[in-house]
Amino acid sequence: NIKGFVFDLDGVIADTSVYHSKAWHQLADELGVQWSEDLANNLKGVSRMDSLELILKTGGKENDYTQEEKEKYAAKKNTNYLELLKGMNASAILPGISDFLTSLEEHDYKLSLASASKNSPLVLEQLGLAQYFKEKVDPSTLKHGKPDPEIFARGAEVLGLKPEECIGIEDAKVGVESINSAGETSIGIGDPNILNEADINFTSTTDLTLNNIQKAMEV
Ligand code: B16
Ligand code: MG
Repeated sequence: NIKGFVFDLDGVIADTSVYHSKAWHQLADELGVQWSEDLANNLKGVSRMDSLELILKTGGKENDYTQEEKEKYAAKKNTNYLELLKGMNASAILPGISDFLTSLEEHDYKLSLASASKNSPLVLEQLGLAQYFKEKVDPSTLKHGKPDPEIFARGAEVLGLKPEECIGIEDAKVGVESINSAGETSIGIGDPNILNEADINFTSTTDLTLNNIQKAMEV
């Protein structure tokens, strides 16, 4: 019996994963690391410092910088990201999401946010969606990032629900893994070949409706 929904933010609620990618791509160029579609996909859902580590490792440069230099680069990416966020408004809400959130509220489902992004309160505010997500997991309090179950387990906990009473929604492979290992039902948004571990897959947020979810859960 599903009572709550735990949402990822970037790539599920908002079109911000393209901004994250753009900002990392800029930094990768500066560091002389070859950018690729695969790298972009592997960075989805991954925390800021872990993303930088992954980029450096991809370029074989993981031992080339001090911790202090790494923090400077991560801060630079964030400055670039915040620059791209300027002027972002409700038009960056992914298609169908506003209607989906409204219908979830109408049906008395509880909602929480399980985003790895420290910028998520700002993004929700800019999109005008903050009122839906009074319950959020603060990523700075986590010991482990996605794919560890911690973030999605906490997403259920903040709602006072058991994991099996929750559906988690993710666009990242590591995010789907986190939902599954937390014991929730997973919905993957995007390429079913990449998100092949999701219980339910929708290629686009436009398919994200209570009707479609009910249909998918019956089979
Ligand atoms: P920040 P999500 C993740 O958010 C993004 O997918 C990922 O690209 C980003 O590096 C991470 O948040 C950390 O974001 O640098 O803003 O703290 O997909 O979990 O909502
Ligand atoms: Mg995401």
